[in-house]
Amino acid sequence: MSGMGPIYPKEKPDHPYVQFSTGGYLFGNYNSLFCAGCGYGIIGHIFTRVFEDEKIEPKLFPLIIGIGCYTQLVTLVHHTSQKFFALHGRAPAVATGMKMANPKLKPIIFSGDGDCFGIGGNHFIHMCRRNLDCVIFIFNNSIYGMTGGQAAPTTLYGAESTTTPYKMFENRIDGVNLALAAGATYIARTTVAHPRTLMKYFRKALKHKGTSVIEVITPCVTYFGRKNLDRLGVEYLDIIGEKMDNTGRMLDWIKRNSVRINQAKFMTDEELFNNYIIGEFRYEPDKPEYSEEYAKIQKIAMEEK
Ligand SMILES: Cc1ncc(C[n+]2csc(CCOP(=O)(O)OP(=O)(O)O)c2C)c(N)n1
Ligand code: SF4
Repeated sequence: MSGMGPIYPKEKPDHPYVQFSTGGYLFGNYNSLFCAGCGYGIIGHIFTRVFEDEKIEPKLFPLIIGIGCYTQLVTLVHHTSQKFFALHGRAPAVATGMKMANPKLKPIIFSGDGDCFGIGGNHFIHMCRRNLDCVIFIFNNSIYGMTGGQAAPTTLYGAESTTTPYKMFENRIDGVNLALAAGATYIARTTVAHPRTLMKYFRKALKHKGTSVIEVITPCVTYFGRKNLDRLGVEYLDIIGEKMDNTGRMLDWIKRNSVRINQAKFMTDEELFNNYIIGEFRYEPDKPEYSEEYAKIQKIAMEEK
């Protein structure tokens, strides 16, 4: 992530959906802390736009943010009156507390692949298992961006990172499979190169009662792209093999490395190796939701008293 960077006098966001930012508000200017070419700006834009389009009451959707580069999205999204920074990996626990204290709320969680599948893996599993009514976005850039590009549980086989200078040799976590096994009731994966699909999934998740998991594949140009070649994982396409050190190349690679779920059904494990399968994996709107089930038990207990 870049440093604070210059603050230009009188700089204002020029897009109508981003009327002000917390950073801009504090400093009287507008600036972004993301590296040039980072995918998080696209996500902030889409998120804010869906909120504006749907015209839903922001107070009912508190935003709980884990720790990583994406935490700085707080300066880009203005939709909500309540924004809460959780400890690294603990956003699901905070969201659970908020939902139980006020079941009218529907928490929205921002988490990274490191935050959610590394240190916060256990919290994520149990939130999915309970089917707590919330939306969790997992921003998968295949790396720990904020702390200097260490390998994450999602780093692709063969990739270079600061802690795997030769190559990543561990098996990677598939967040969608984890969510399926744990019991979340709406599960989808897409990429920042498919913005309209991301909007569609988010709209659906906002209306779904239960745990919605949306994994978003997004480029980290600085720590992932700069160290890796664009043929990573797609050798069979015989691509030149240039460093993915700009957004164009990274988005192009993300698109080529993504396989739609319907297409994936006809492919072997070998063909799918290191690819991202994208699409909707589960939608079960009628499963019991945690805070509602809890309220029923509470009622029984009170009546017995
Ligand atoms: C308890 C705790 N352990 C470790 C850290 C250091 N730390 C901060 S962000 C981070 C990794 C974030 O990676 P990810 O969630 O993938 O987000 P990204 O920075 O890539 O957007 C780590 C290890 C911390 N803040 N708190
Ligand atoms: S995720 Fe990567 S590209 Fe984005 S701000 Fe962090 S280090 Fe920079």
